[in-house]
Amino acid sequence: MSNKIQTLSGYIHEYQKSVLQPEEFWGRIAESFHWKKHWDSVMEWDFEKPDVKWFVNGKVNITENILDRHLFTIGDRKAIIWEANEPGEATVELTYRELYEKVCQFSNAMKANGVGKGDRVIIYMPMVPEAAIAMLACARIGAIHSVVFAGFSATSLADRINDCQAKMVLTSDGNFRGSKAIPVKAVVDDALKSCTTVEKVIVLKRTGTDVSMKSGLDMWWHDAIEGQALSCPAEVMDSEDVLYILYTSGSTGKPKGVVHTVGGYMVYTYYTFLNVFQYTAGDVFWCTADVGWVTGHSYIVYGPLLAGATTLMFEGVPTYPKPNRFWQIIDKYKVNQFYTAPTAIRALQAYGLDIIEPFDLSSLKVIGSVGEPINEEAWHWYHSHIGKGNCPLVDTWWQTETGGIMISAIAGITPTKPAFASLPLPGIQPIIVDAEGKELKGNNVEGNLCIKFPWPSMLRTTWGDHERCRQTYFSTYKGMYFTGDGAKRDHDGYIRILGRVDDVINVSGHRMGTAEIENAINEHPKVIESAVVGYPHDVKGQGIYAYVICDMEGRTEANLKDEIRLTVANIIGPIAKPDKIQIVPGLPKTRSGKIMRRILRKVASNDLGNMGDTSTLLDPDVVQAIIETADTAS
Ligand code: 7RM
Repeated sequence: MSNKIQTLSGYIHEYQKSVLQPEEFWGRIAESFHWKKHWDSVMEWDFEKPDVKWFVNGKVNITENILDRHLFTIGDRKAIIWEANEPGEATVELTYRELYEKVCQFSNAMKANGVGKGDRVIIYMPMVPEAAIAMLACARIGAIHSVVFAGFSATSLADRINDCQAKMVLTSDGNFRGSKAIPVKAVVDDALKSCTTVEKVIVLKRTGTDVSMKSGLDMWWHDAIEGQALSCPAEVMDSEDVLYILYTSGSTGKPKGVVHTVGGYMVYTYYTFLNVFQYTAGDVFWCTADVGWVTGHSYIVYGPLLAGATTLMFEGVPTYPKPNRFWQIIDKYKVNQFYTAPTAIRALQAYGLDIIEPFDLSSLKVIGSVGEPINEEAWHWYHSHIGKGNCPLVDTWWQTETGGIMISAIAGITPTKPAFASLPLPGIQPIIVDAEGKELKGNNVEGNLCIKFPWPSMLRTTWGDHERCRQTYFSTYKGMYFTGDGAKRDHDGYIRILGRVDDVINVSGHRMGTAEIENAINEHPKVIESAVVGYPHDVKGQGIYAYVICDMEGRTEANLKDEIRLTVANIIGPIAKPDKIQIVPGLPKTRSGKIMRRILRKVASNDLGNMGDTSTLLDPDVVQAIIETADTAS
């Protein structure tokens, strides 16, 4: 039986089966893969601890299912098509056979440099095929990869290296992004000054930027693969062995390492990729995410390649050399499924329709959205002008922690509704709860979104700190996974995601903890205290608004703001720079010392009417002072 849902009644049937007989349901899908040893039971779970296992005692290697399994069936099919930052640079195409060889070769290179099963490897690389090769090579030899988005600063990189005690770092001399070549090797050098665990750094030559190569530590990629065999045995992995760690921001200061394991992640990313996008053999699938984010892991690399798909990888940015680049690429490669973020849609929408018109987008069959709520206006624009009104638009809700798409239409099979993620995929049991955790049944309800039953690709722990995982996701509501998002179910039973209900802001689809940004701002010697909130931003979805108490001596407001932005860029990365900074005399605090963010959010969104109950504030006058100087925010 095919794993691909074909009809609406098929969806309903599969959904019911997945709820009534989850083990039979997932067991059947998992049978599509090559297991070195069959599992004993499909799952075991306990959401209190939490302790979740899928395909218990099964032995498997995810790369055998991506590479070896496809070698004799679709070995000549394109696995990866790569478009460079510069439109004139030649396309790179790797067939499944070529990918097999390159992954094996690099696996051997890593082994030769001391990396083995269970070791952690940081990948801090541009969007080039070698980034995917690096991920797969780790998976092949059982090393745990942790991709760090190459826009993060040396400090952020060092924090991640230290948190997971990485043995190796994979990077490049520099990264091309738009008109810039960013010298990333220098960032790695800087980070390593405060790391002691890294034994080798392998450097891909990409930009030709001058780099310092420390003997015994740094090694060129081309030297590392020289003479290495093009085959490499796939390590026997337990289904519950760690596949990767991906750091993500939460409501407290330090990013946490979300842990995904091999078996469940493999089954779920494959199944959701195939179904949500209704991928058909030969289609060209393009997800515009960066491999530094979970979307890049699940829907550029793992899901598509497990399904034998052709996945397009783009090194550059949507606006370089002109803001027509996405449309030009769709035309150039006759892309069939296009998956991007609302922030990109809104940014490109601003350039008008003329720039789209020269391109033939008729190859598109499905368009998708991910990362943040898509507003109705952007939905309609995307649907009409990119999908030309005849491509289903799948609004896919999921998280780093969920590993794969959870709530989404199935393209062309289940109905869509603007701004609604719509219905849960088979196997997913979302519920909406009130503040006390009571399930709000039926339609026309609004509350917090939880998931009450495990799914194969859910996070298993947070690296090195299981208690933090329990606290963050499994303690707010007993016996449930709490997503941190608010949601409503409308009169038709469709789910609309309302955004974060915790202190996490979503800037252009990138999650950032307000506490993390505050900590960075507070590093500036002139800053006494700060509070960060999100506010509505036309393009980014949310912008970052920082209220800062400073010692102004020897500074003007303008240069202090510049310095604060630079501090944040240095500590976290440019993506975390506040859009607006307001210097304030104090912050609205309750008697117990908690900042009343509700008030700060209202001021930041220019909603100065009713401030609500401020009677519990230590110093209510401070609110007036903040309102009066709101126009100085810049
Ligand atoms: C895949 C990804 C997760 C957070 C999540 C939401 C928000 C993501 C949607 C969405 C509304 C969507 N992982 N989010 N997708 N909100 N509709 N379709 O983005 O870990 O980086 O972020 O993103 O708030 O909790 S993530």
